[in-house]
Amino acid sequence: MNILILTGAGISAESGIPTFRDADGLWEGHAVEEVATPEGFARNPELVHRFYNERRRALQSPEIQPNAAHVALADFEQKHAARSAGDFLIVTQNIDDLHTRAGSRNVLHMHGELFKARCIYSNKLFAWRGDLGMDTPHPNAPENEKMRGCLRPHVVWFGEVPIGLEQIEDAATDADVFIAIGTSGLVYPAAGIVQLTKRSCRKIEINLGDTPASDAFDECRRGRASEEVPRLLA
Ligand code: BJW
Repeated sequence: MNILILTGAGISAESGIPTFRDADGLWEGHAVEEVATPEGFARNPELVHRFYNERRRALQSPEIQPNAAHVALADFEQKHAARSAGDFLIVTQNIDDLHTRAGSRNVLHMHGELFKARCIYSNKLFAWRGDLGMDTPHPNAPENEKMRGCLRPHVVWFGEVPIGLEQIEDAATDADVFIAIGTSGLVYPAAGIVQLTKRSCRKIEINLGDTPASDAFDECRRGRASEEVPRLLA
């Protein structure tokens, strides 16, 4: 049985990471669209770096840990693999590393990863755990430090093409079970993955409430991810 999981900000909310579209979707009075677009970055890179630096710092604080939903998915993946029961893939829109920290192996970060930075010229990726800014030297910069301000967060902003779309499409068409957890169903192409699954695929949505995508699912389980995911996978 091939299982495809799609996760969104709601799965990490109970770990203490705020979702995007609660609290009016604002950060320091800025709309998500302002700090998460290439245009926003071109206009005010320091503001955008501050937004991501703050999130990097928060994610490294000891209070932020995987919750019962992340752990249940990792445990289930291990059992599924031990039984050679088919494919299991988590496609996450989250840029945090909580799935990996919980022990999940097959995780595709379709909107990027907070702990990676990317060279704006070469697109080369670098592991990054500190702050980023216009005064950050490029990791490969020569001694004279000419290459400052060349790194951007390795995240997918509005208008940019998400990562791994071909693999996601293949996983969706092959899936026998598709479970969407804690995502608002507003942001495409993630919100359209459910439409790529075959008719016989069992489609389950776990969320606190209804979303614009709910009608496409066979089962809608309403409640917290930390309770509903372990219950479903038990
Ligand atoms: C719980 C819970 C608990 C809470 N338990 N549940 C019209 C105009 C302009 C653009 C477009 C347009 N129409 C379509 C577009 C395209 C655009 C788009 O979709 N815009 C819409 C907003 C309209 N999409 C794009 O631009 C994408 N790229 C693209 O389309 O490229 C073109 C292309 C595609 C394919 C092939 C070729 C070309 C890129 C989208 C990038 C999104 N980037 C961000 C930022 C990433 C970096 C970062 O994290 O900072 O991704 S925006 C933000 O939204 C982030 C998230 O991953 C994403 C989704 O949010 P998510 O995860 O759903 O969170 P929330 O907060 O919205 O919802 C949380 C949910 O959890 C809620 O439902 C709660 O109820 C629930 N919840 N607690 C269970 N405890």
